[in-house]
Parts: sequence; C-alpha cells; structure tokens
Amino acid sequence: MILVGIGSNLSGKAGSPIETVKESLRAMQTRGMTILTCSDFYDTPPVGPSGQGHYVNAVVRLGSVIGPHGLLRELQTIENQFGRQRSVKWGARTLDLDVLDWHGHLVHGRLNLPHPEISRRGFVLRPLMDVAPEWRHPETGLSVRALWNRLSVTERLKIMKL
Ligand code: A4P
Ligand code: MG
Repeated sequence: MILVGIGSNLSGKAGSPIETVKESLRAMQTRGMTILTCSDFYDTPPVGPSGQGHYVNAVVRLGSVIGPHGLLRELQTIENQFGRQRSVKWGARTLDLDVLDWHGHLVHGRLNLPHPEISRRGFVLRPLMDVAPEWRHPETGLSVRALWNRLSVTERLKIMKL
C-alpha cells in the first residue's frame, strides 16, 4: 500500500493548518493520486526546534500508478504550491508531505523508504492506525499498534483527535 503523512503548523495560501491539510487532499487528487482512506485529523505537539506551534497531522492511503520517486516529486510540487519554504530542519511549515511507505519497498538515498522516523513518531503512528491497522513496518515486521504501544503514555496522551 502507499501511505503518505501530512503535517501543517503554519497558515498559508489555503488558510489555517486544518484548511491546508484538507486542500492538500484535493491537490493530490488532481495529480494522479486517489485517496482510498484518510485518517482523522490530530492536534500534535511539535517534534523538533522549540518555539513552533502545534501541528495538524493526518495520514492517507493512496491508490496511484506513480512510482516512489515520481510520487515524492509530485508531493514536493504540492508543498511548494502551498508556499512551503525549506529552511530549518524539522522547523515550522505550511505543508509537509512525506512518503511513509510505498508497497513495502526498501529505498535508501535521496528518497528513504520506509520513512526513517515512522517508528518513533506518535503523530504518524496514531493516524496510521486509522487507515491501515494491519500495516507492519517493512524492515522490522512490527505492527503499527506494537510501535504505538512502545511510545510512552505521556507521549501518546498528547496526540489529540480534532
Ligand atoms: N526525503 C527522503 N525520504 C523521504 C520520504 N520518504 N518522504 C527527502 C519525504 N521526503 C523524503 O525533507 C528533506 C528531504 O528529505 C527532502 O528533500 C526529500 O528528498 P524536507 O521535507 O525538505 O525537510 P524536513 O521536513 O525539515 O526534514 P525531514 O527529515 O523530512 O523532516 P520530517 O521527517 O518531514 O519531519 N512535529 C509534529 N508534531 N508533526 C509533524 O508533522 N514534522 C516534522 C518534519 C518535524 N516535526 C513535526 C512534524
Ligand atoms: Mg518532510
């Protein structure tokens, strides 16, 4: 399956972070991607530099014939359309679209698959459980629920359904 993570913590051309996430779903559908399932939206505390606001996060399961590198290109084009500025690593952003998994393929290089941070990130694992409860990490074989349960209770409690 193809899984894409969506994050936003700055208002942009499309409006607030929630509106930006909703608009990004429409943008994906105009670029050869079908949204098969979309998770709930979550309010999540920022991971990375302090001083940035909470994020809105979601995960979608996509249908598409686009290959993994092409998909990253399309998603980056959408990020740019929404006014994404690349400056600080893990810094605030209007829109972040990450390829989390592309049919279980392992890729290392400019594109890394599965996305290297999935297992550590509650803001990815919680919405991922909504769209693909049967998903397992392609490298470790651990289920999404097992990965989620490895996070601390405090961390899990901070991920709030919107
Ligand atoms: N890249 C490699 N593999 C991938 C992949 N599977 N998906 C490359 C997407 N991109 C991939 O990303 C840097 C480079 O990673 C890209 O040029 C791409 O070729 P970027 O989006 O330009 O920069 P970044 O986002 O600052 O770095 P990075 O490492 O992608 O950060 P993440 O992992 O995207 O994390 N806190 C909360 N609560 N919610 C969030 O959504 N997001 C981030 C960003 C940090 N903290 C967050 C959240
Ligand atoms: Mg990114």
